[in-house]
Amino acid sequence: MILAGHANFQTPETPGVIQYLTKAREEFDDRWSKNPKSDVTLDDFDIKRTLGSGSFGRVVLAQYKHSKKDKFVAIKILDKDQIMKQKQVSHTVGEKKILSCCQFPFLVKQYFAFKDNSYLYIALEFVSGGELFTHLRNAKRFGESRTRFYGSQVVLAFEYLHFMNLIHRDLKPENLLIDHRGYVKLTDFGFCKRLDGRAWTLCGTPQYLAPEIILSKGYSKAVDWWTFGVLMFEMAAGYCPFHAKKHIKLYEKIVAGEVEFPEHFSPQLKDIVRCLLQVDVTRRYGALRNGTQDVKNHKFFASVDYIATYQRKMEPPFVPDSGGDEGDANNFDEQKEKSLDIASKCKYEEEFIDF
Ligand code: ISQ
Repeated sequence: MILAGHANFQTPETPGVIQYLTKAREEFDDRWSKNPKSDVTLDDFDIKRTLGSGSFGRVVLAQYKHSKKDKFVAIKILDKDQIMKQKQVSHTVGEKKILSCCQFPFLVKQYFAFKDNSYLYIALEFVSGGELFTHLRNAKRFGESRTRFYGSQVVLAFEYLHFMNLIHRDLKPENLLIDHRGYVKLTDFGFCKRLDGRAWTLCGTPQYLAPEIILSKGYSKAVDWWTFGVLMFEMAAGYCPFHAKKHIKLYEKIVAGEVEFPEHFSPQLKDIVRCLLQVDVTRRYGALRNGTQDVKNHKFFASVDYIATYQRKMEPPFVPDSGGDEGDANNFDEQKEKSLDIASKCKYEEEFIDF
């Protein structure tokens, strides 16, 4: 196999997986080299309600007007003014491009993107089961088999992303959606970056930040495996491994890397979390010579059939209540609705030319 240009390539476990990922990368690169423009506009949709909101925009449930079948989509609406203010232009343009090139069962699908004078729009598949975050807070904590079920899908998603030379940089329960069957989909690629070397930008969520980011060191894919360790702990414990009221205290705890485990954690779960929450990157699982294989083959995941998981043939431990209707958004908390204010003149046309 030719691995030129992929010096930090990680060896997957079986020839079948290598073949699959190699073909996936060819397809990804092919899409990467193109920049298809869509002629869709906001007028093609009926906006139903807001599903969530963030610092520079919101996500709404919308129905495509021209489809014979009820076609629901989740549209991420980003305010150009806010993106400019928060200096997030390259992250936003990157998010659209990266997501349009990814195709994997545990990553949210992008249908198309468009823009108008004031906003940028990314139309995504509507994932009806709600955020893993909501289900985790309702359940207080997940049992170990449910933690394993969601965790194994995140491992496969990271294996795919890292093989494409992408780092996600923002794994957390809010960014995992549960689909109608109970499988997860990773969303929010606002901090995702394609790179061969190292990244230096400080980004992510405080409780999930890897020590090397806090210490302003150059960093790479290993930061995603750190966040995976935090996620596994949080799913099974119901709270984060590092917590403090003040950020400075929180960061001291993260760089010290000392974790106290709840008594109910099994030895296997403690071990995988310890292997992932290694402050020393050269010892962190997922980032060693065998790459993702070390995580996939860890004894905590011994019972996982990764092929059946990829094929979504496993029976999920929890199936969200869908209300029996494709456009049912009851798994998302009600949000304050806000109308769009579209300017008569195009804002920041040059800055967003590549969107
Ligand atoms: C898809 N479906 C529901 C909610 C969403 C939030 C963010 C991104 C995609 C989504």
